[in-house]
Amino acid sequence: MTSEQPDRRALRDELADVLDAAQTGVRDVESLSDTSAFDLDDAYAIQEALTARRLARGERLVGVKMGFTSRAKMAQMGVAEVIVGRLTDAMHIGDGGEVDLSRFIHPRIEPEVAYRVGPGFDLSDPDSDLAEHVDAIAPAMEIIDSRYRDFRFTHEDVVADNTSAAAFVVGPWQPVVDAAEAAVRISVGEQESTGSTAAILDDPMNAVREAQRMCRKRGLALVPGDVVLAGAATAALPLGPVHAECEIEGLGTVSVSGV
Ligand code: OOG
Ligand code: MG
Repeated sequence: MTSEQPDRRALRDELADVLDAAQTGVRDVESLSDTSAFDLDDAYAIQEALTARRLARGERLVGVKMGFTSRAKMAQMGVAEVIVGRLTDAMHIGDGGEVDLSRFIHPRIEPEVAYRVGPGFDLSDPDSDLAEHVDAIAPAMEIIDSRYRDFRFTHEDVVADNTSAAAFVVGPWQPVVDAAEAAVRISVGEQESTGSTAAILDDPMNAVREAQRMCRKRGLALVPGDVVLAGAATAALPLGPVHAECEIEGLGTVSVSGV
């Protein structure tokens, strides 16, 4: 069966509709893999269809996010392969701002390193190297909100669900520095978790290289000005109506409050 077959397209659209309704209606759904057979190509096509529904509502693409780039995340979620998802402007929260928790089903928050795509990068040019073109780095946090009940999903499920992407906050941008072994601390109300950026593929810059590879492979857009989230260094913590703050050694702090 090929991707051109209408029944394949119909299945992808149907599953994108299920996930879109779950996100907009703030209602969880059972793992799609429980009842439908679909592969990783289908999963990225479902993610694409889901993103198209967001864009049709006026949202704008602002970057990509990598997932499962650390063992801590792989162990927490039971998926051991790097994934990529899309970020839109509607997901962006200003540093120090408030985020309305009624938007989410069961939000969790995690520390991230953000890179900004600099001028001159051209994803369509195989000689253009993203690692050489990122022009800024910042501490960041991602709010993930799987549309699946209890965050229970397969690799294909989570890719289809735009890798649980829900919101993100980026701290102050600064010129790119080596962030390969920086201490990471996140506090979420009374909870705290610590780690190192070395957990992110040994160096979060390797996640930038993976972002370039996967965007080329999967046909995701990546243009100058876009944000790339490298993936969490620690397991995610549940987010309630509390202040969350993340500090990354050498990069500074970023915060957000759930309300
Ligand atoms: C999937 C998203 C993984 C990361 O940083 O590893 C991710 C999930 O955990 O629900 O964003
Ligand atoms: Mg993440």
